[in-house]
Amino acid sequence: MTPNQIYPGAFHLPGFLSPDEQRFIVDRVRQIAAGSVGFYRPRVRGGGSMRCDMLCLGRHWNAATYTYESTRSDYDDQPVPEVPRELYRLAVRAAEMVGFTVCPDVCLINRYDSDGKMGLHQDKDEHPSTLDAGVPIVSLSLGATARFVVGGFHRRDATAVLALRSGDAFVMGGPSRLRYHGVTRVMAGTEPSGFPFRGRINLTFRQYELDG
Ligand code: MD3
Ligand code: FE
Repeated sequence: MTPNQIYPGAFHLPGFLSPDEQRFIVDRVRQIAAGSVGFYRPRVRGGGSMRCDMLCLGRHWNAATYTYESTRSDYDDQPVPEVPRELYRLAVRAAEMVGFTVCPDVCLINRYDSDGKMGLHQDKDEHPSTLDAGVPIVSLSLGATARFVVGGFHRRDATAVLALRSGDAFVMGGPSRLRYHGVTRVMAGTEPSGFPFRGRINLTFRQYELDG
């Protein structure tokens, strides 16, 4: 498993997760989603909906206000569960493989079906202390392959296109922390054989603040 540097601070780790680890994460996500906080379809400012379902751990990201909260105030007011220790450790391991240190206290889980997308955006709602320090976001992909695009620091900058496959990690920190990125499509039928669900799940691990 060789990390592939896309930009300074931006690394693709193809095949980071073993098949066993992938099954473990899927089981864990299903277990969480069957509890008091299930997946839901976030509504954004202006009345539309996102093109994936979400479930937040550690802190809730409100898609209408672009702020983090302790309860799901835009949906069902439920408090959010902590990030499970085993998932935390996987994210730390991915970051360390490419030279970053992180304490990811937040995990946003996105679930896409084959029509799923995520428009080009920056992840900049975390506390300025971690954004300024370039503390990385770690992404883990499961299930169907996504066409992922990552660009510059302005929406119109040129983008690189990558496939994110089941088991891949992507680490985005240092000078790349605020790059624009998105998911332009999810390829139907590309789940690994025998995979326990259809579509794609992505987990992004974030550190909300430096001394939280
Ligand atoms: C590049 N998720 O949840 S993960 C998101 O596949 C998000 O579900 C996408 O963008 C997904 O916000 C992409 C890879 C990723 C995550 C964070 C980044 C790429 C990033 C932060 C900065 C730049
Ligand atoms: Fe993002």
